[in-house]
Amino acid sequence: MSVATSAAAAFQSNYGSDPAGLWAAPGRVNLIGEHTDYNDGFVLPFAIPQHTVAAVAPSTEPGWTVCSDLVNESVSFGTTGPGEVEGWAGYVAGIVWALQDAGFDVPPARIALSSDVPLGSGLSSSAALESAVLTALVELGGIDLPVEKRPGLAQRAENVYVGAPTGIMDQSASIRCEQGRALFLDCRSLEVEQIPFDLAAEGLAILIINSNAPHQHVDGEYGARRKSCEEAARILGVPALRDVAVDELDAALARIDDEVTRRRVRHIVTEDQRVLDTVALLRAGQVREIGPLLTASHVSMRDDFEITVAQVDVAVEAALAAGAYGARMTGGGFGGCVLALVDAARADETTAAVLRAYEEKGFTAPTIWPATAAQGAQKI
Ligand code: GAF
Repeated sequence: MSVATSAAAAFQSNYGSDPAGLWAAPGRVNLIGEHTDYNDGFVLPFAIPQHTVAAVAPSTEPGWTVCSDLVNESVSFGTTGPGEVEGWAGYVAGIVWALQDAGFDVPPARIALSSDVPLGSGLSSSAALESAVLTALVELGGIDLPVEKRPGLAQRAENVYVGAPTGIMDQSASIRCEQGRALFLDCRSLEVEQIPFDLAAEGLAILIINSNAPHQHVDGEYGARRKSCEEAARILGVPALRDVAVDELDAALARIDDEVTRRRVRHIVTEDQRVLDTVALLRAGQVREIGPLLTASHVSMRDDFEITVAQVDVAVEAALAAGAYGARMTGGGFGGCVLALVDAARADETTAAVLRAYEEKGFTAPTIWPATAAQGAQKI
């Protein structure tokens, strides 16, 4: 059963009627630019075909009811404040709150959710959920909120209502990505450029390797990285680390006493430059050539930002040893997924090599599949 059919069926069985419409929003893979978003820097995600579908209808009763076929539970709430609805339904209540807080009238609604975005794998299942619900409520309620303003509102729901100090990349990817393109986003100006990203035309593929090591960025590590970056920007007297150019890096590092903070800064400053270099290569049609940048990004996350775990390092090493052009962890880190850029003809060989490496290490088997760049949030 497709996700859309499941969401419609969940709506019918919970509420005894048909939804007014179905809205889908995808998860994402970030090609490059990790932890740069909350440093006002650059990111380059693309949407994946896995998505969350919200089946929604306006309600004559006040308030909102939401159910999900993943948890077999339905939650009702009225107007709430940050944190009042907990767990998965908090993401939905957070969107309602953020819309109301921005001064909009949110239509009372019944919502049923279904999703095939793997949970807790660094593929932005929470942004997919937020973006599907936000798009549905905005369109159903005739709310005048331009597409470019929606990611910031969904981010506020996550930061303030749910309490996760994430940046703006995931919601931007889920809402603004276009099929066959990667989204080059300047996280300060919020300007985007849709970069053509047709791997098949080049005989290439990107494999997503889900390490199946649990990923959790609401915990302290993500927040600690963010704090270090903000502290470093304060020491350097700049609004954000985006304002340190790569050729000023050595001088900037010389002004920071703490060795760990120096490494965090080096990751962010070099990662921003790698995004710019990747975009330049893609614009020039040199797709294979981005491989070394992807791998350098991984090394930087492993050694300087210290957000990788053994499972993702092994996946990267095995993919590279099997001939991948480049490979890196994608997403917030501490588990989650790796992406590997490979010749399409060698995808099976790479997959087998990674599976073998995991087996040798005694790790839980990874899940591996080829990624394509899908469409952002839309009514389906
Ligand atoms: C998580 C966050 F939600 C994003 O905002 C981003 O910081 C990412 O980690 C790391 O690049 O997905």
